Amino acid sequence: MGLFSKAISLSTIFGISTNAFTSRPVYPPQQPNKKCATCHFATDDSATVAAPNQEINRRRNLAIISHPDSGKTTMTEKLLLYGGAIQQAGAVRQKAEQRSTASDFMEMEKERGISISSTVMNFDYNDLRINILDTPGHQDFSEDTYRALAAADNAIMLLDGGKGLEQQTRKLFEVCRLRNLPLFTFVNKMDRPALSPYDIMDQIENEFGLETHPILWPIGDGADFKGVLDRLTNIVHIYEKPSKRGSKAKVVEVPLEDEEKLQELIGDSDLYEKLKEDAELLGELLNPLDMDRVMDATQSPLFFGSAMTNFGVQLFLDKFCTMGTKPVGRKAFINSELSTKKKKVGSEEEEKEMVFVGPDHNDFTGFVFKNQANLDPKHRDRLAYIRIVSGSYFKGMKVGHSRSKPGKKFNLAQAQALFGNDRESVDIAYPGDVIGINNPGNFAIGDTLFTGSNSVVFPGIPSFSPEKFAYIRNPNPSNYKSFQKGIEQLLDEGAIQALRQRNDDGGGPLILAAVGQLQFEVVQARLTNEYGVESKMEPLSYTLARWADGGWSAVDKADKDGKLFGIMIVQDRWKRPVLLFRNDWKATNLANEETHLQLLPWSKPPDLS
Ligand SMILES: Nc1nc2c(ncn2[C@@H]2O[C@H](COP(=O)(O)OP(=O)(O)OP(=O)(O)O)[C@@H](O)[C@H]2O)c(=O)[nH]1
Ligand SMILES: [Mg+2]
Repeated sequence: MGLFSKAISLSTIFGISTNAFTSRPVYPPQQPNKKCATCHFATDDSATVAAPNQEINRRRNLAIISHPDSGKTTMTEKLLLYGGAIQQAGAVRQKAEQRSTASDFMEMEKERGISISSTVMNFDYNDLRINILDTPGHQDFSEDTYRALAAADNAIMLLDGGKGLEQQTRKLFEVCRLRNLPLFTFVNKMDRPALSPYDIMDQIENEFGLETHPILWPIGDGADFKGVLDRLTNIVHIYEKPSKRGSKAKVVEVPLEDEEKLQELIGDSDLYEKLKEDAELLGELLNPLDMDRVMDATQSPLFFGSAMTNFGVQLFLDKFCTMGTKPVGRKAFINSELSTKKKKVGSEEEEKEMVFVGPDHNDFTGFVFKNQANLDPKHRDRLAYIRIVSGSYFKGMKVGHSRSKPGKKFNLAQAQALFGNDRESVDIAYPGDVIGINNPGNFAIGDTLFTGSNSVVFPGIPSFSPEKFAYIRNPNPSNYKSFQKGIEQLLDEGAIQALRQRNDDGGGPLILAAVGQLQFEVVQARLTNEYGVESKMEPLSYTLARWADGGWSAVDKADKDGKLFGIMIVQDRWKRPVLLFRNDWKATNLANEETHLQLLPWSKPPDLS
């Protein structure tokens, strides 16, 4: 039995028939044919049903982002602890008798104490269903983090209180801004010497132009970190470190006005005076908390605490549950030619064509934002992670697929609710949920699945252009099959890309292309751990890849004209031409001079035949 099914009952995990249904859901559901209230395109009644409003309203999903090592995985683990999904929190770097965290389950994550791949976990808390996406902070894995952000409706930006804003947080903030995600800021590690909370507020405001509004305010830092003032209730929460590793912190709550008790509990007159001063000052200085601005991402609720010692974690969870947005819709192309044309994601032309699909739209729609092989190495299966945007998922429903021919249907026989590498099958799921679908290789990142008579395509998730290239070889020819399978499955995940020489059907040297060096190390480690094969890598000195959308004839012409000197000509896994450059300058020049090549920094998977 799975980890989380031990902690909470089945009905609370899956929400099957708890509030919304009194008996098992029937498939196909019956509903009169209508026009959708939000997008006004016709919906097909035969295989589709809108999600009940109470199910949409009770869902919250959030992605946790930050610079490496700020404590995202630790925070996730503690949210699971306080959410009741686990009984004892694991540690990122385990010592004897400790368990590992739910989200860092890969061997290499456990060995190195870093997150490599984003993880989805869902649990019920009070009346709400929470979906958490824990993301890796390291820039070499940022493509994975960006994909997870596409699935999220709220983001939590974690800062290390001793360091403030760091490089990777800055980049991820930009992505949140582009996606207009409501952003909650949690300043972590207050149990260590920290910057002044005012300095952190200034830094965020000056660098991001984002106003913060403190909700939880710290009392002291480092060894003197006593607790937090909840500015919404004016109650002070004084904590004691948990006596047992991984368990909850003890807390005493005192109203801010109860001066005597507060002084006694804080036990330090300077800290007490500072708290009173801060409370007064903030009351005078701050603009009011404005939930419209929070939703517009122009004001960020600000929290201080310590995930490791659990200070402020439950309060944060409670506030997030009331302040975070329920699932929101996404723009999509409906029956549109444009969706299949190759254009820059987010172009004006694209924007104009799109229609908003709200969570209450009648048809089921969702998109793939992640593929993962070997969640359970014993079963060697592959899952596509689908973020449901609208409608209801029912076990066994048939869906259309954005890269397949119109009319072609896939049977979603089994969906899984995810909890790190643990999962349970679900019969029904709703907008905001992330479900895992068995993926024999049909579903690529960015693909849309939909029911109904209209073909729906959400704009793709942008890919990063690879900047690192290396040959990978199998030193043991007897392991040929396992090596090929491992590479194929890791390619399907989008963990890495593969290139070969032109017309090579698989016998020649294989080039791996990645955004960062660590991705190569992950591939090698996973080939060893999950497929039992060794590999050797040899770096190449190219730093840039461009797909030649003009096709092989355009490449041949440029080559004949002597324009491709010093450039390596290779093909991607779908035999499309790719050029490798040693520097940016050469790529820009060639793109300007030889426009017929139609050089692109990335490429989508082709349509299925
Ligand atoms: N002192 C202190 N240490 C913390 C706190 N939160 C996390 N840590 C430690 O910081 C280190 C990094 O924590 P993680 O949770 O792995 O950080 P992360 O942001 O998930 O890291 P990546 O996923 O690799 O980007 C671990 O050793 C944690 O034990 C905290 O509140 N206080
Ligand atoms: Mg982590």
